Amino acid sequence: MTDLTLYHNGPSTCSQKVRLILGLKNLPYHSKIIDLQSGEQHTSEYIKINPNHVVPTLLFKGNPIIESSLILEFLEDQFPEISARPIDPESLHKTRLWLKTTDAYQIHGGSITYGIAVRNILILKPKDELEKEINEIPDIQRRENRRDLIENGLKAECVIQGLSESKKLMDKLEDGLKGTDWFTGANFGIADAAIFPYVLRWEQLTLSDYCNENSHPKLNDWFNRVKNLPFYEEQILSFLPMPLIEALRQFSTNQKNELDEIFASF
Ligand SMILES: N[C@@H](CCC(=O)N[C@@H](CS)C(=O)NCC(=O)O)C(=O)O
Repeated sequence: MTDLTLYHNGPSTCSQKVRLILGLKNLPYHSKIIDLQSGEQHTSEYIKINPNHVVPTLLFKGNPIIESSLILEFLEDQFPEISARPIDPESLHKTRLWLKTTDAYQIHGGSITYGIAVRNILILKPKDELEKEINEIPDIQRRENRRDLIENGLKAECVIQGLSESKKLMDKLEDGLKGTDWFTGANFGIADAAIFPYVLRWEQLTLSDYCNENSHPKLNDWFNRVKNLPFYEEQILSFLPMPLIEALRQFSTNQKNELDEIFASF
């Protein structure tokens, strides 16, 4: 018996954040997969629990809790037995700064994923179907970005900006691990969970070439330690659709020269 139901998607970065903390805290949940490719996030049934048309949504005793970073905080407040957040005000502030940083990066993570890879799948859809899907995105910025990146791929302004923000975040993360094993606190916690899915996405898009073991040694060491956590396989790997992950790698590899040039320009 569990009070928790998670509406989520396997490779979605924001869903992964929440699953990592559910795993850390050993909390069982009912899993409801929302198929983002077929537009299930836009159905009238789903937007009743998440009016932003995005995953994840956590139902706690039937009540929706939305926004991934706030869900992480909710899980800590509601289930503090296995701690995922430091208590002292300074570390707590630092934790919340990381949540803000990752929330702000989310739109860029989406732009690079779609701009480098997913657009190549989307453009195979009939034009009117694709247009309908784009028009269903309620956030104007995201909608315009989606249109731009489908049309222009790596040349879209939002993709270039997304790559530039990725480079800045890579450096900021390396810096953030100076003198510490985890981003805040003595153990893996909500700051680490909020950051990890983006570093994994960089790996899936082969962008880890630009934050490799030589240039970003602490980040790589941390990344490997997260992958060795006991709940990693169940909460992350088991939900990843391997054909899609392979497609991300392939589409990115095909554009390696262009990506090298873009990163060299930052
Ligand atoms: N601020 C939201 C952002 C959630 C979000 O952007 N989710 C993405 C997946 S990682 C999504 O559902 N996208 C749906 C779409 O692109 O149509 C949160 O942190 O929960």
